[in-house]
Amino acid sequence: MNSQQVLTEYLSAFINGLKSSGVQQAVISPGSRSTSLALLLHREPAIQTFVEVDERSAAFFALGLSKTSEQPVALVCTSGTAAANYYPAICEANASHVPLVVLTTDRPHELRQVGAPQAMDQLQLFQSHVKLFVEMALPETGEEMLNYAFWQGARSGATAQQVPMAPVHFNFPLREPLLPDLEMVSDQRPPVKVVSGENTLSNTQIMELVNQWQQKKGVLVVGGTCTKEAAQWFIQLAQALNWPLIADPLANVLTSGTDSSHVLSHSDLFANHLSEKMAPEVVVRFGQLPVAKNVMLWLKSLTAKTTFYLVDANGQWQDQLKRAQTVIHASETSLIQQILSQLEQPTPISWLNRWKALENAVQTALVESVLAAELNEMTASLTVHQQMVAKGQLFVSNSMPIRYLDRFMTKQNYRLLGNRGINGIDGIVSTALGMTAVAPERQNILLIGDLAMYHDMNGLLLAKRYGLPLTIVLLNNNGGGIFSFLSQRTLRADDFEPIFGTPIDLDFSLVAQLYGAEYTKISSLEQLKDCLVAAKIKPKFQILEVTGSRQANVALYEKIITTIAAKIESLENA
Ligand SMILES: Cc1ncc(C[n+]2csc(CCOP(=O)(O)OP(=O)(O)O)c2C)c(N)n1
Repeated sequence: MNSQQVLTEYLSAFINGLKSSGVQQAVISPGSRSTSLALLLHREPAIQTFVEVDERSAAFFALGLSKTSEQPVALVCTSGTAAANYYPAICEANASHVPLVVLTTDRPHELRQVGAPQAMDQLQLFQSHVKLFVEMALPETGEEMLNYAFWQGARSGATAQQVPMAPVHFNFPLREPLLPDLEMVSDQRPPVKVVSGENTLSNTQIMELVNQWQQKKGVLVVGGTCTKEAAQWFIQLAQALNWPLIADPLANVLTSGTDSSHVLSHSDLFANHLSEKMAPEVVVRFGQLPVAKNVMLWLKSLTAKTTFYLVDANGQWQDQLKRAQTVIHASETSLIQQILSQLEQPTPISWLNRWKALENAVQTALVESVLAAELNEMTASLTVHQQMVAKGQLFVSNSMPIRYLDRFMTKQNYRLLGNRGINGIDGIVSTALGMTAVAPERQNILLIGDLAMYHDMNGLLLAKRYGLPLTIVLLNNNGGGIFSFLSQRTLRADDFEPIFGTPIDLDFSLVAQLYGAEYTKISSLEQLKDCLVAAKIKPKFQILEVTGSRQANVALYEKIITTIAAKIESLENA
């Protein structure tokens, strides 16, 4: 057997294992050292491949694919800085529990640390941002080595998907010649089946929780990204306990399609009005804290009279507040099902009604203020939310877009996604295109600010190359709008504008032209609505640009806050 055949047999065995581990999609970035892996994956009928030259976009695209399909997705690149460009997406995948399988190729050991071109230390490159690093052996054949290669492939996706889900990294040292023998028959080893159980509590542990929760004045707080199915379980728990449920938008509780009066909208807008009378006896938190800052501040302000429980299905201690007296490491859905089977006495409805009154006051104030306003970033965000359909997918960028949705959204039915592991404004376009590639026939929308859009314009090439019909609603306030809401706003204009405002003065119609997107400058809410309605019937790659004003955003928001304060005051005096 020649070295080309050895290389082919060895990598085919790995790819067969990779398939066995559930990987059905791979995103490849071109390069020489990765030739054999790229070609063999491209030839593998069970794996759909995408190609993206910019590794940073490629990795975020894979993140979007994996996040949306809930399946492991492989990434393949050449040696050197190519791999380093995966870094931000891997950090995000690790923080938001997305199972990426990163396959980097490398110089063989004799060409390391000797000044060989395109060589750098790739060992443990992603450090603690991956849950497994494997330096693969150099290609060899023989039963033992082929079993080894297959076995490593088989555990790659499986390990990534094991709770807590996280990316894994396999580094392949490869010698020349790098071209595989494409005439060889692919590896035929049978798949490995992985059987793993859920983390559940005993009946005694469940009864203890039931006794501590039922009939108490409690609040459920759900954060992190959840599927719509998981969201249904949270709602059922809130209903069984008769507790209000406050959720992060990405938890998909508000967008689950269930019109439950236990689920509260606008929590960020009323949390700073919660009086001592509203202090709960029990707070049960699931996952991360929600995006709503006022909710976090309110939770933090509660005294020792409130008992905190944290359910962390990933077996971690994600309690920024450090208040949990009981940390529960169990599968969320199993835990809820077990609790539901034992709960007998819900809390009296008067507790929930007090929360509903606050939510109603905010809703009335919003109708009078934000909803009455003309086209602006807030009304545009709300219009997008309202135009979503049952199977639709909306990707929401960080900074103000997710906050607009969180503050103003009411109950709806669609799937909402975002990158909230580390809240970066990088890679958003590529991640949203990964989402689109999973179901291009559906309604796919991205709501994004201009800086985040600029940050990942390279990603737009994926839409052009693969005909991905994503509608991008671009909220262009010519810079970072969020800083006008933060303490930096008090700085002098000549300090604020160049360092925080950062206007970029880009003509996005030219960006649309460059990447082959349709472009519409939106001039009214009616027009935005019409464009979104048309895209439901015929999805297309387009940019709908809404011009915002950073100053006007702040002025409108202050008006909203004042209107809400007045409504809540009159409620308390009634
Ligand atoms: C990769 C990365 N760089 C910097 C930041 C800090 N940051 C947070 S929001 C923001 C401005 C975002 O502007 P834009 O996307 O236009 O949204 P807007 O604030 O106008 O809503 C910046 C720079 C970040 N979160 N991620």
